[in-house]
Amino acid sequence: MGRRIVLSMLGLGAAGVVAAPQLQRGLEAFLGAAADKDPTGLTELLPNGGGFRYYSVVSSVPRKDESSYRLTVDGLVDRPATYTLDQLRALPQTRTVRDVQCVTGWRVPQTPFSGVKLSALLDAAGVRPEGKAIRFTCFDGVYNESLTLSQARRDDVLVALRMQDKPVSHSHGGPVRLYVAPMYFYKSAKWLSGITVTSDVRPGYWEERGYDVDAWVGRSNGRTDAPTV
Ligand SMILES: Nc1nc2c(c(=O)[nH]1)N[C@H]1C(S)=C(S)[C@@H](COP(=O)(O)O)O[C@H]1N2
Ligand SMILES: [Mo]
Repeated sequence: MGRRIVLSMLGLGAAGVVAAPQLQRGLEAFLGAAADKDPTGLTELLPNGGGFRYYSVVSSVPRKDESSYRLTVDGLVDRPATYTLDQLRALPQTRTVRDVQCVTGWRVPQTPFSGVKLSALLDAAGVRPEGKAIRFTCFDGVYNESLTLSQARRDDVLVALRMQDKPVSHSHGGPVRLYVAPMYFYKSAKWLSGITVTSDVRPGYWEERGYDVDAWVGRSNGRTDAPTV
């Protein structure tokens, strides 16, 4: 089972070789390494995932719940803050329904996400004039992502508490993940634990490995997918 799925993913990856050979080699190497480590765990299709694939760059991620989850907002801000899940739920919630597109080719149509607009958390923190970008960190301890401040202020960039109209599951990066609707899904950092305002964009985990920092669906990574927004 695991082997077949990994092979099918490599097949999808191979379709992208023309567009981005060196990137695709990197991803294949990663998937190969993941398959060696745990042929059923890291790259499996999610049960009832409705077309989603499970991605993690580490082999196990701690579970966080009501009592243990915290989200910090810090960096170049006037009012650093730490939020519990209850505090995030108490803020105004926004729901979007857009396609999800992974840069390896799979797409999941019309997926509801809801949560707090990232812009609301940034406004609450008071971004200083020298703050120009956002760095996202994750409680898997490894993954990270970035956006420019203007990208981060879009209405369709959410600190998501719900996905598919249910609380974000652990596999999908719960209890809280980022959701960046107009960009390839690698921007949507799972297991979100930190939002840091910085002076410059720092390339994220996959971007250090060759993927585009500005990851607009259909206008980056040498791909021509239909835009998601
Ligand atoms: N922390 C973390 N976030 C992540 C990733 C990851 O490996 N770790 N993978 C990214 C990629 S490449 C994709 S396609 C999506 C996958 O989300 P899913 O596992 O909910 O399908 O998460 C993104 N966010
Ligand atoms: Mo992805």
